[in-house]
Amino acid sequence: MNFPDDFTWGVATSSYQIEGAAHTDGRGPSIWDTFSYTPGKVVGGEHGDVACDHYNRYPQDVALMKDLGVQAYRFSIAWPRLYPQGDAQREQRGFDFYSRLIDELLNAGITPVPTLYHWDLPQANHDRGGWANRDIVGQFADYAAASATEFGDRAKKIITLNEPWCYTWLGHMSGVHAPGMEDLDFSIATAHHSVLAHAEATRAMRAVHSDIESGITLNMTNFRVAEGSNPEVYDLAALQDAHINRWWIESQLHGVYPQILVDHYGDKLARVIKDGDMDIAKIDSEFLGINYYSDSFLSNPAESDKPAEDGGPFPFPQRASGQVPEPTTDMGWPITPDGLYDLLMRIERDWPEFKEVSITENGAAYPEGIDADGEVHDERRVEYIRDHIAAVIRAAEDGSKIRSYFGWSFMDNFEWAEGYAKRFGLVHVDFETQVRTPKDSAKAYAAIIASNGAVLASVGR
Ligand code: IFM
Repeated sequence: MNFPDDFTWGVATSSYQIEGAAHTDGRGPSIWDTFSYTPGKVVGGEHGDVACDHYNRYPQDVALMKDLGVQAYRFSIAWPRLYPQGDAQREQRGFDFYSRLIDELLNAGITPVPTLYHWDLPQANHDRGGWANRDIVGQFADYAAASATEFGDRAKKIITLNEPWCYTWLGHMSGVHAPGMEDLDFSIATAHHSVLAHAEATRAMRAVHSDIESGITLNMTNFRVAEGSNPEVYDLAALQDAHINRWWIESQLHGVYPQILVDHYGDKLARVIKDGDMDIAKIDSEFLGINYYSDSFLSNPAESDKPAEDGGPFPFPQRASGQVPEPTTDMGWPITPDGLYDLLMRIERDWPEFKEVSITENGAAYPEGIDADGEVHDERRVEYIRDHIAAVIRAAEDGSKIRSYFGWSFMDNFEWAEGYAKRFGLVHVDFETQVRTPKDSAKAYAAIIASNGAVLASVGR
């Protein structure tokens, strides 16, 4: 296995999932604070008030990353720490925290890779319409410019939005994520404004530092249609592919939305697109970030899975509505490393314009805890990362411009509506004591990093 010499190995987290300190240093409430405190929204009524207490323990966490040989750390900036009310009023203590974190990383020889938006919108901003209010485009660009001003001297690669499909559709249509809405018009407006926000934030950051590399991170997947399915299943797969993958990519590369969605939403979409918007949407990005967990499987749908004639409610078989191949992870997601190879090759084939591709998240939830010997033997996660990294190198050898891989997640954390029970960490966290214990997967990943992938074939065998 030959990884390019300049290949970067990282780990990833996000602010609300790990930081805690929800009421510290002037941080304003976010939509996830509100959602978590709404009865019935998160398993066990859990929330991110303390989480991994990373806000206070970041030096120890960075030291652990260094021990593991991690080369880059993808974290997210909590907008409500910098702008508690989501308006122009700054909170310097919020800026200072991320400045300290970035310095700590650089001192440890780890490249900081911030994401500007990983779902924790200031609640006050949402109260003014949030992502459905067009004003957010300018507000997000201002927030991006301020982040570039404060951090762009030291963080040169900045991700604008994390998985916009999730907060637009899961947050505003199916309601299973914050802000918990179920409104098709809101969802469409949110999706369009996110496209504009990515482009305008990129321009705003470049105006501050021309050498900042900006990109979006998408939760991409391949739709696999079961043999013998009805023709409408293929139509549904095409619609879902347009939603999750093509909407975000073709708008930035070509300034258009997929025709299948333009037709599907008709006036509902047309009325949120103002003159000149698609010129604004068109922007060259330095890289494309991909969060890949599994392929999605479709078979003959139940009535409830079919798109209604008026365009909504829209179904969300993101990963599984058909027969899901076994085994699955603790999330019930199938394990499909070949899908990662296929996805990377599709990007090269369909969208060769991207100068660079990064796997900004990949990983698996498994419940293994600390064993009698004080270790965490998470062999299934070891195999999962080994097989997915093998798919990455295969794609690199076949021409993919893949340049980096970030394991999700550095440590166990708050898994959104699933609370703390779903553990994605390479490092185990005891949420009572906050003790961190590197799992076998962390050790395996450290060996992969140290050898730049050379040991991959023998990992977990
Ligand atoms: O935990 C999430 C992360 O915040 C976004 N990508 C998927 C992960 C696992 O569900």
